[in-house]
Order: sequence, then C-alpha cells, then structure tokens
Amino acid sequence: EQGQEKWPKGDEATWKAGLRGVDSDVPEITKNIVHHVQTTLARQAYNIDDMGAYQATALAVREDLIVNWNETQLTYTKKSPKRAYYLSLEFLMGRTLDNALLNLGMKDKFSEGVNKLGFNMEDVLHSERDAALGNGGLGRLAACYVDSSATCELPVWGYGLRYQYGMFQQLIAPDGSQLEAPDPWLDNSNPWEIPRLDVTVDVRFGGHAEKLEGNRGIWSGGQEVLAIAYDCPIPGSDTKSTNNIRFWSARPRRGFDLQSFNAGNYERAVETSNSAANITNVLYPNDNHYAGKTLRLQQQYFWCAASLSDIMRRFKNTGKDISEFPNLVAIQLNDTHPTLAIPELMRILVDEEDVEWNAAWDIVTRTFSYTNHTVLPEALEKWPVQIFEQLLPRHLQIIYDLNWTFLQAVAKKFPNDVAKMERMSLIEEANGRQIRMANLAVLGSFKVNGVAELHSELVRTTILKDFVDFYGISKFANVTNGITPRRWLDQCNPSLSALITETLGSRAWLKDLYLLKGLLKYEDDVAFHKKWAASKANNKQRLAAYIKSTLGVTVDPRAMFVIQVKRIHEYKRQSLNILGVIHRYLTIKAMTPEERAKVNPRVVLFAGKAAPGYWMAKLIIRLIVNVGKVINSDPDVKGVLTVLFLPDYSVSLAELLIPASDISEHISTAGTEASGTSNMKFCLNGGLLLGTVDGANIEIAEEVGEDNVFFFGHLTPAVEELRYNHRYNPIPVQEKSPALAAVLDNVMSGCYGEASIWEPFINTVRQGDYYLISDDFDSYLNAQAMVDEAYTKDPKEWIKKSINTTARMGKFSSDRAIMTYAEEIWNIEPVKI
Ligand code: T68
Repeated sequence: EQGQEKWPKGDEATWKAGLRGVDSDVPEITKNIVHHVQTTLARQAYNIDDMGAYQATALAVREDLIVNWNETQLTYTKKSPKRAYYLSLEFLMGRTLDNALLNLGMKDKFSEGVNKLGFNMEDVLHSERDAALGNGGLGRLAACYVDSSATCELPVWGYGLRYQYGMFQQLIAPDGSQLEAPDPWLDNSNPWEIPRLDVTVDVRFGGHAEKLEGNRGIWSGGQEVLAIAYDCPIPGSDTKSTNNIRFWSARPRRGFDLQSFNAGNYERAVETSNSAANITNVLYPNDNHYAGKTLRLQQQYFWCAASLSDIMRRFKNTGKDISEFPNLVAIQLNDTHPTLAIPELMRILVDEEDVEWNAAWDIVTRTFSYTNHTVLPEALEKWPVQIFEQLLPRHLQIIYDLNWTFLQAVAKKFPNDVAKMERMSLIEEANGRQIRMANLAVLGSFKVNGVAELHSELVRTTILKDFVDFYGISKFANVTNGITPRRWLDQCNPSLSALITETLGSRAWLKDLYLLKGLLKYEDDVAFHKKWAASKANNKQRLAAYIKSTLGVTVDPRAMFVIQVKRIHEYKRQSLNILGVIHRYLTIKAMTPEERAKVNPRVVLFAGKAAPGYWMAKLIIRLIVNVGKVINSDPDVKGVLTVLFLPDYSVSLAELLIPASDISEHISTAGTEASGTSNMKFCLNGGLLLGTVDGANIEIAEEVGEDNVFFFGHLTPAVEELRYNHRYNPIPVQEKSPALAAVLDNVMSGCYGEASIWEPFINTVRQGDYYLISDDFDSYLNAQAMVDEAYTKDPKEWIKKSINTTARMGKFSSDRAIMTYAEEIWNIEPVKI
C-alpha cells in the first residue's frame, strides 16, 4: 500500500538521499559527536570537558531518537489507530542518556566511540542532570508508564507541563534542618526536548460566561495565555516505536497587553505578561497533600485546555465524525489533577462543536478514565467555588448543570437519603462552597482504578462507596502499579543484569519479566550464589564510595545495608524507623564488649524530601540527622551501627541506592500507602522487604512468598478502632511499650539537641498517635530481630531468599500494568512501526 502512495513534496530521490537513518557503527557515531562538538557547541578537542562530551553525545543520540520518533508518528497518522493520552501533572524522568542508549541497543557502540574521543562513558553519563518534574511515586509512575507504552508498541502520548523549576534541591543545614534551593534544570539547555514553536494553543482565563438556550454557552473576555509545545521522545526498548510526551510552556499572549499599553499604563501591561509566564514556573512540591493555591488551579486548567485542544485537532485530522471521538481517543487522568479536562471537553463539544448536551456527555463519559492514588482525606482536591468563578466561569456553569442532573439521578435511586446526596454532590457546602474534584472525576469517567489490590478495595469501600452503590461495582477496577525493569534493573544494576542474562541465556527477560522465574533453578547453586553475592557486594561498594565522596563518611560495605528512601511523611513513618534505630543504639550501648562483637553490623540509610511547608516532616529529618551525628561519633557503637541521611534524594540517587540494599523499609500505617513502587524496585534488585501489610507490599509477599518478606504491625481493619482508642481511652506509652517509652525519654533527655526542639514530635507519639507508632513499635522491633537472625545465622539461606525475591517479581513490570490499561480500560492495540 505504501509503495503506491504519491511522494508528497518535490523530488522523491533528492529527499530520500537527504534523509538520515539511525547511526549504527562506531565511526559514524564518533563523526556525529565530533560534528556536534564543532558546530553545535562551537568547541574543539582542546577545550572540551565531560559536560561538553555529554552534550555532544546527547545531541547525537537525540538525532537517532528523532528519526524513530518521526517514523512512529507518521505510522500513527497513516494508520489512525485508537490512541491513549496519559495526562499527568508530573513526569519524574531522571536522566535520559543512559536509558536512551540502552533502549536503542547502542550503549556499547557509543561507549567505544566516546572512549576513542578520550572520555569515559560513566563520567559522561554522570554529567547529565536529572529532569525532576515530579514529587515522588505518582510522577515516577508516569515515567515508567511511558517507557512501557513505547516498549509495548502502544500508541500512547503523555501530556505534561514544562516547569522552569522542577523539584527543589534539598540541602541539610548544620543543625540538621532541610533547606530548599531552586532547581533551574533548563539552564544548560535540554537536548531531549524539541521546541514546537508552531504548535501553540490560546488558553483563556477569567472573563465572563453567558448561557444560551439548550445548555450552550459563550465564554469571552479575560486574559489569554499562549501554550507552546515541547516534545520529548520516549524510546521503547529494542523497538523503533518511539512515543512522545508533550510538555506545555506558558507565554504571554502578546508580549504585553496592548490596551493597557496604549492607555499609557506600561507597568500594568508588563504585569500581565509576567503573570502569564508564571503559570509554568514551578512544580508544586507537595505530595499527598492539597494546598489550594490559585496558581495551581491555573496550571491545571492551562495544561488541560492546551492538551484537549491538541487532542481534538489531531482527532479532526482523521476526518471522522465527532461521535467517533471515544472510538479513537482514550484519556487517562493521573489523579484528580487533570479533572478539569472533563468540563473542558464538555465546553468544546457543546459551545464550539455544536454537539447537543446529552450527546456531548455521552462522548465525554466514554473517553475518560481516572486513577486514584490516595485515600488520605487531606490529599483530596477541592477548589473553592469563588476562585473557580473568577478564573473559569463557564466551567463552573457546566459543573453546576452536570451536578443538577446527577443529583436528580441520585435522588431517584436513593429516595430520601439526603446525607448521601450531600456526600455525592460535586459541591461541598460546608465551610465555604468547594468543588470536589474526585467526585467530578468519577462522574466523568467510565472506569476508576486504584493502584494496588488493597488500595482499590479501600477506594470502593471508603471514599467512593456511595459511587459504587450508585454505578455498580464494574466501574471500579484495580491496576496494580509496576516499574520499568529497563531503568530499575538493567540500567541501575549492570552487574546483576549481566549475571541474569548470562544465566538465562538472553536478554528476553527485560521484556517478559516473568522469565526471571528461570533463576529459581539456581537457588541452591553454590557457584551462582557466589556470583549473586558478588554483585550485591559490588553495588554496596559503589554506594560506599559515593557516601565517602559526598559526606566524607566511611561505611563498611560488609555491614548490612538497611535503606528507607521516599518522601518524608508522617504516614510513611520514617519516625518509626529512627525511633527503632535509637532503641538499637541504646541496646548496644548497654552491652559488654563481648556482646557487642556479636551484633550484626548495620548501616541505616535515609533519604527523601519534605514538602517545604510540612513542618513536622522537616522536624523528623532534623531528628534523623541529629541522631545520626551522635551515633556515628560514639566509639561504643563504631563499626556496629552507622546512621546517615543522604541529602537531595532523586531518581539518580535511587539508582545508586536501590541495588545496594540488603533490606529496605516500607512501613506505612496499614491502609495509608496506596501502593508504593520503590518496594518493587528494591525487591527486583534482590533486596529483602521489611514492611507493614499495606499497599503493594501485600502483593509482593504473595508473589515472592511470605517467608521471604518481614511483615509486622497491625492490619488495616484494626486501624480505625486503635485510633478511636487513642482519642477516647488512651493508654500511656509506658504501658503499651516500655521500649518505646524509654526511647522517647532518651530523645527528651537532650542528648540529640534540646528537648524543646523535639517536643512537638514526641507529643504526637505520646498523645493521639494518629499513625500508630506506639501500637506497632514492639512488633517492628521483633521484625528487626528476625532480620538480624536471618542475615547472620545462615548466609546461604539469605542469598536464597534474595534470589527468590528477584526471580518472582515478574508481576511488577510496568509492561504488565500498561497492557492491563490498554486491554481493560483504553481498548487500544499495539502498532508495529
Ligand atoms: C503516590 N502518590 C502514592 N502523590 O503515595 C504511592 N500527590 O503509594 C503510589 O505508589 C504512587 O503514588 C503511584 O501510584 C504520590 O506520589 C504525589 O506525588 C502528589 C503530588 C501532588 C499532589 C498530590
């Protein structure tokens, strides 16, 4: 069919002679790198450093990506398959070069080329700075999902915002406090983006909305902001298929507001242009917490409006009737952040495309699906009606109209249940009227999913129970999260990856992670054990070298490495970990030297950022740092216990830490961690899991076997009653856990800094204890004792557990997760490029 097509422009042979393919041999590669050094960077062999070598190499690889990107997009345009769009306010990409080289299958050749030019690939790779356009799990999940979409050859595009400043850089002050510095990640220019200065969308804010007959409306006036597209190619692994994330950047509509300018008000005119450009300035650094800032709502609408306009334009290019929209387009809402896309699509259909209201609603509700990432009430988005009225008057009308019809249906199904109506309404009437974004997301979607079995069950039985009663259970699904094994094993753990490939005989496991089961044959193989342990030892040495060079601290790689890295949050209970560490410290201090010699030496590592406005989380960081200082300088525990807080956690630091863990901790209060994804990364790399019966920990245990994880703590159904008792029948900590009481007293004794500093934190444990530290403490210590025993008593058994863990992690590939979305939600199919 393609052969019969007419060449679209000019002379075909001349065009084809000019087209470039993917560079495939070393001389071609080095030639292109040198070309970029000379003509793009305007440098030479005389004055080029690692950073320059990185830039030139990245530019060369970028060309290969673009060649594949072009071919992929042309194929999609020609075949016009149903496509899925992943709307995520966060994409936590990390570095790109290594990943691109591995996915293209070009790492060896580029390494050879770079070597010939006098550089070392490791140093070149490390010159890249992370793209940190996300807070944590939710943003990294989006990054894993675009990797898997491309790898599985699915026609999926991501839509996001191109923040000028990503996640803040974390510094630790001398007193142990977190300090924040901006992350101007675009300062060195970003070789991985393609500016599309011709792809723009006008986005309106404010003005006024008029209603016409038949629910139609007109929205006019206000201020227009220009959205400009920047495309970021996402290569699949071992396939040409290269997808796209389109990031929007805000510009003032015209350099300044001409009317004000003409009226002689230059300053006001410039002000408008400033506020427009502000929209994509900075990523909001809160995770699992709603802050309600107007600029955040502007970000959300700006991004939804630009993305939907773009999606609509692409759909219209197919020439299909508008009623076909849901047959060609699926849109996934990553949390409630993009929920405005629902009323926005209604507005486009009804006001601009002249679609009748009910027909429009039918299109909308066959297009969207929504992923929920939390059941914590403080994280649920609710926008004050007042802000909405000012910024998005037409959307407010649409939401009111939707709510009117919806509540009538609710009243019909549940007559006289006023309380239910109040709970389900899109508008919360208590403490100032607010729009409930989760309710709107459920109303406008045909499928709602949680991110792990337990979490999806909690969604169905708690926060969205009324909606399950109303719609029936089939609208509510589970898709357990996954991680990409390319970045989270092949790339971050080369020694283990090589061992697996050598053992299984091919790299096929990277695209079918269940093949790791083949390692089970060697679970008792002494020679294999030796190689397995050598890989872990190597990763621990690599981390020890990093710790030495950044913190100046020497850690012994022969000690057990215990790691907890994630956002700092009370529900994640880094507090439980540090209080457990203090208990361990006090226990060792009370021992005789002979007894101490028998203790299992541990290095306990923490990392993670606290939201700048989350005072308690920052206090917990400060406590960890100060406890570490005391322990690390105490000769009594030297070589037996080391405690460190590694500053500025990032994707790249995770890639260094995760392969080096013997044990990682995932110890949230039961029922609070929706899934967790680092738990999967640690286990895939052969680290054992110490955790609560929460989130995806449960499914990991199901897969790897309960004897290969260390579980502790109360279960989800007990939490409510325990909290009730804390409030109404409190038992003193001393009675519940003398061990914990001693630890709290120790903190208040002043040995880690004045008692008054820690008092607010200690009080949350002594009174109220919302996160159940006192209920789980003894059980936690018990689990830690089991870890020590398993690690010291029988090293062979430990390695066997480690092998079993890795071998049984097949389920947690994001390829499985994305194929579930594709087949069960989006109804899209792979497209061969
Ligand atoms: C995380 N959520 C969940 N939120 O906490 C984690 N929130 O259990 C889960 O594994 C992960 O999502 C992926 O499903 C977040 O990371 C945020 O970062 C966030 C950001 C802005 C506003 C609210």
